[in-house]
Amino acid sequence: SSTPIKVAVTGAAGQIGYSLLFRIASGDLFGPHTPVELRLLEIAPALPALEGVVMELLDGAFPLLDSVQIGDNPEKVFDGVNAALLVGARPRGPGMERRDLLEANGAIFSAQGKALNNGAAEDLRVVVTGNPANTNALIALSNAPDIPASRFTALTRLDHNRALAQLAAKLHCPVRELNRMTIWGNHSASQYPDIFSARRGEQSISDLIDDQHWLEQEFIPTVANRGAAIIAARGSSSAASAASATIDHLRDWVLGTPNQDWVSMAVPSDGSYGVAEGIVSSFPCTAQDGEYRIVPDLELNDFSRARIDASVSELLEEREAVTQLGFL
Ligand code: NAX
Repeated sequence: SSTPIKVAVTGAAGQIGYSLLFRIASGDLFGPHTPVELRLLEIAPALPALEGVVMELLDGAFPLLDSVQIGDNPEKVFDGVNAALLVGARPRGPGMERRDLLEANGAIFSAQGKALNNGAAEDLRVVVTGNPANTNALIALSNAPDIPASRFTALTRLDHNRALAQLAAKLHCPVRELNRMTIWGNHSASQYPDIFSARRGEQSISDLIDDQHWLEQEFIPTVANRGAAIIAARGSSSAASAASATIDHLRDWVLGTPNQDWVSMAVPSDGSYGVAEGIVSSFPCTAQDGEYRIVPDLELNDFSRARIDASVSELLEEREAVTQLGFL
């Protein structure tokens, strides 16, 4: 359609923002026929830097970019938005405990949840990239009682894409031949990348790779620790790949997933697969007509069951911590 979509991006002056904004402006999110209006949120000290990014965005002369607004007030920036990409978050500083991190981000994501509740468009869709992403999404949705909880999701697509990349390398095949990869649980080191439903074409991966040592000692730790490996190599955390995954997540939710395949999204649990109802946990999901659905009826072996339960119990601990802090 030619009606512009209003897209909010938070943390827009950050590393991920620097890649993400240009991908959105060039049409990678909603396709080559849909204009976008960007609404960029930052904290006040980062607004001058953000003005520089806006200058570059304008200099891109993107035909699909109708307008760019910036600000540090979520109520104003989120007014009327159809999509919100919540990327900005408080990083863990020196000496900061996990509780301090949850507290700092709880304040950010409860305020942003309220602002979305007050002013976002009826069809709002939210993806939280800023860490701790799953629990930040839970806090935002809990502070937005008038918006269906299902509209709040968190990013595990980067983990999903990393898992596909590792599997493609192992099989010496292009990523496009692989399908039905799943990330379960939290976007953290406890995540479980599950290859037991995955396929190359129509061939089961378990028939192609029967190597529990590789699975446990190489594949899973490589995927789970990929962020740290990138920091070690690049000197800063993954940014372009995180931006690309954020685009993939929202684009597939809105425009649909391919037939015979699915994606990984952290979504509010409906109790599927024994995952406690209400927590934001990663599942295999398909999407059609702008609605996602958790893939039903997959069989889980004991290995998968134990890994999923471990990641889910970490999410339950995070929920308990932010409940005690008063954010839910
Ligand atoms: P940067 O530190 O480069 O940028 C973050 C930006 O957010 C900063 O410009 C900061 O001023 C802004 N910000 C902080 N508080 C804000 C608030 N209350 N409102 C608006 N803006 C605010 O980090 P970057 O590398 O861009 O990463 C952003 C977030 O993504 C981090 O939380 C990071 O941990 C998380 N990541 C999540 C990933 C995922 O797969 N879910 C992977 C990549 C990334 O590590």
